[in-house]
Amino acid sequence: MSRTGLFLVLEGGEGVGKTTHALLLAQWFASLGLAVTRAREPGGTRLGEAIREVLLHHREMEIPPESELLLMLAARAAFVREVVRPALARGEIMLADRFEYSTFVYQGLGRGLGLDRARDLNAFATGGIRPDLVVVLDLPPSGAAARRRSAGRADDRIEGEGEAFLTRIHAGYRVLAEGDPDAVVVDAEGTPEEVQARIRSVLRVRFPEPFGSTEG
Ligand code: Z5A
Repeated sequence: MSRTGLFLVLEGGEGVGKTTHALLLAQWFASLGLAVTRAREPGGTRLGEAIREVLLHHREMEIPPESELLLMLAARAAFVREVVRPALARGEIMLADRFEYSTFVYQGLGRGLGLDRARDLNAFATGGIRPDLVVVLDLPPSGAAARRRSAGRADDRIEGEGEAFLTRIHAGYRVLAEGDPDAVVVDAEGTPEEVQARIRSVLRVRFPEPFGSTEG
C-alpha cells in the first residue's frame, strides 16, 4: 500500500484534552472538505477494544509490566494494519488519540521497562510507520486531574498509579518531544478554544498544504 495521507497523533497525560481536540480537529478537517479517520489507542479495532477492556477495566487482574507492554503492542499491530495504513492509502488524514509515544512514556519510562526496548518492540508492531506529527498537549498532572474530577471521571487501572508515576509521564512526554523534529509541545492551559487555536496554528505552519491558507 502506498503512503499518501497525513498521520497526526495527539498525545499527553490523561485529562489534558486529547479527546476534545481530536473531535474539534476532525470537525475542522471535515469543514475544509478533507477526509479524516479518527481513532483512539488502545482500541480502534475489535482486537484493540478487547485488549483495552482487559488493560484498563480489570483492576482485580495482575498484569505484569511486560504483559502490559506486549498487550499495548498487540493492539497497535492490529490498529496499524486495519486502520492506519488503509486510511493513509486512501489519502485521508489519520488522526489518532495516542500512539507510540504513549508506549514509550507509560511502559518505557513510567513502568521502567526502558525506552530502547519499548522503541524496538514498537517498531516490530508498527512495521516502522511513524506519525507525520505528534502534538503533545502539555498540562501539569494536577491541572489534568482537576479537569477529570470536574467531569466526574473515575480512574482506570493505569490512572490509579499515583502522583510520582504521573509526574514521570508528564516529564517523559516533554523530553521525548524536545528531541523529535516530528513532535511539538502545545500548551494545554486555557479554554478549549484557545488550545484548539494553538494546535491549528501549528498545523498551518507545519503543513502549508493543505492548511496554510485556512482560517478558523
Ligand atoms: N496507554 C499506555 O499505557 N500505553 C500505550 O501504548 C497506550 C495507552 C496507547 C488510555 O486511556 C490509557 O492507556 C492511558 C494510557 C494508557 N491511561 N492512563 N492513565 P484513555 O484513552 O481512557 O484515556 P486518556 O487518554 O487518559 O484520556 P482521557 O482521560 O479521556 O482524557 P483526554 O482525552 O486527554 O481529555 P478530554 O476527555 O478531552 O478532557 C477531559 C475533561 O476536561 C473533559 O471533561 C473535557 O470537557 C475537559 N476539558 C478539555 N479541555 C479543556 C479545557 N481546555 N479547559 C477545561 N476543561 C477542558
